[in-house]
Amino acid sequence: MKISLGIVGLPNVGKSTFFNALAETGEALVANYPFCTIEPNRGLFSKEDELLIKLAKTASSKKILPAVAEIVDIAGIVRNAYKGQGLGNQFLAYIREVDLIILILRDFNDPLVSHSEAQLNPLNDLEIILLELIFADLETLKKALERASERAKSYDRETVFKKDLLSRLRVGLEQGRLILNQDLQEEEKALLKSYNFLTAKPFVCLVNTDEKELPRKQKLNFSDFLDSYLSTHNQREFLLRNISSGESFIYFSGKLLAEIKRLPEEEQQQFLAEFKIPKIKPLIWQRLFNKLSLMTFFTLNENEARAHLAPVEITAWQAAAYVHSDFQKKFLSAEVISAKDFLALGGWQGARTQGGTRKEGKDYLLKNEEVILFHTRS
Ligand SMILES: Nc1nc2c(ncn2[C@@H]2O[C@H](COP(=O)(O)OP(=O)(O)OP(=O)(O)O)[C@@H](O)[C@H]2O)c(=O)[nH]1
Ligand SMILES: [Mg+2]
Repeated sequence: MKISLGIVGLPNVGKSTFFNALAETGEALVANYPFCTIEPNRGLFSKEDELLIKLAKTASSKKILPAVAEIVDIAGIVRNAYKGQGLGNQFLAYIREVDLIILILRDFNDPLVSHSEAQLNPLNDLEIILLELIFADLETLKKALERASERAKSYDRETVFKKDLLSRLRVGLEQGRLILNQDLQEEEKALLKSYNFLTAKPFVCLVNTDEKELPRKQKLNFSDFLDSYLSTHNQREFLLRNISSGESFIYFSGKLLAEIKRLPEEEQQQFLAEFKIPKIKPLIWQRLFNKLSLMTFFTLNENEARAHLAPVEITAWQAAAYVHSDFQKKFLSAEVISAKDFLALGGWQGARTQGGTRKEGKDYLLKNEEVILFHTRS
C-alpha cells in the first residue's frame, strides 16, 4: 500500500530541513531565503521494525524489507496562496496527492533566517495554513457546485444528493470548520473522495522549536500550546473548533536534527540521550498509523521478510493485492499465524507440525501483525 506524507508550512520554517532528516533517499536544498523549494522533493523513509528483524531471523530470510512511506517536501504556503500569492496555487495540487499532511510551524528565533510573518508565533502559522486550505477548498467547491447545479436541473437523484452535500460542506467551511471535522456519513465520505479536498485530509502538527526549549515543550498538549502564545479570542475559537484539546504536537529542532544526521550511527544515539530528544521517525510512524488507521502484516520466505502497510479491517483477498496483483487474481486460500506464535513455534515448519497455522478464505479479516502466506492457483 503506497502511503504519502506531504510537508506543508510557511516559507523558511524548516520544511526541507525536516525532509532531509527523515528521507533516506533524495536530498532537498536548504537555504536561509524563502521559497527555496519550488518543485517538490520526494523521498522514502522506512519503519524501524524489531519484530520484522526477529521474524526474518526465524524464517532465515536473506533480505529484510521494512514498510516504507513516501515523503514530499512542498513549496512554502503564504497568506492568499489560494489566490495565487507567493508561488501561485499550482503547488496546492501536490498537497492533494498526499494521504497525511505534516504541518510545520516555526518557533525558533534566528535573525539570519527571515520569517514571512512580522512576529514569531506558531499559532499564527497554524491559523494561516488552515485558512488557506479552507479557502482553496471553497474555490474547488464553488466550481463543483456550479457543475452540480446545472446538472441538478434534470432532478436526477444522485446529482441532487451531491449538490445538497456540497452546499452543506460550503456552509461548514464558511463557518471555519475543516471538512475533516464535519459530520459526514460513510456514503458521503465515499462520494467526496474524488474531489481530494485539502481539509478532508488528516494532519499532524510539528513545531520547529529553539533547541534550548525542546525539553520543556516536548510535554505540551494542544491546550498548553494554545496557552503558551498570544492569541485572539477568534483565533482560539477557530483552532479549538478544528483541533481537539488533548491532541499532542511533535516538537523538534530542525537545527539539532541536521546536526545529528551528520554524525555516525553510534554517536547519534549518544546525542539523543544527552539532549533527551526522542527519535523523530518512530513518532511520525506512530501518528501515521493512528491518523490513517493502518496496520502491518508480514510475508516471510527464504528470500525475503517483508512488512506491508494496510488499512485496518482488510480482508485476506484485499491484502493479496498489496503483495502481488497475481496473488489476488489466482487466490485460493491464505495460511495465517500471528507473528508472536510464528516466533514461539520456530517458523513455518514448526508452526505447521504443531497446528499453529490456520487456513483462511477470501473474506477473512486480517489482524495486526499477522504473518500470511497466499496459496494460489497455478
Ligand atoms: N536556527 C535555526 N535555524 C533553522 C532551524 N531549522 C531550519 N533552520 C534554517 O532555516 C533556513 C530555512 O530552512 P529550510 O529547511 O530551507 O526551510 P523551508 O521551510 O524548506 O523553506 P522554503 O523551501 O523556502 O519554504 C535554513 O537556513 C535552515 O538551516 C532551527 O531549528 N533553528
Ligand atoms: Mg524548502
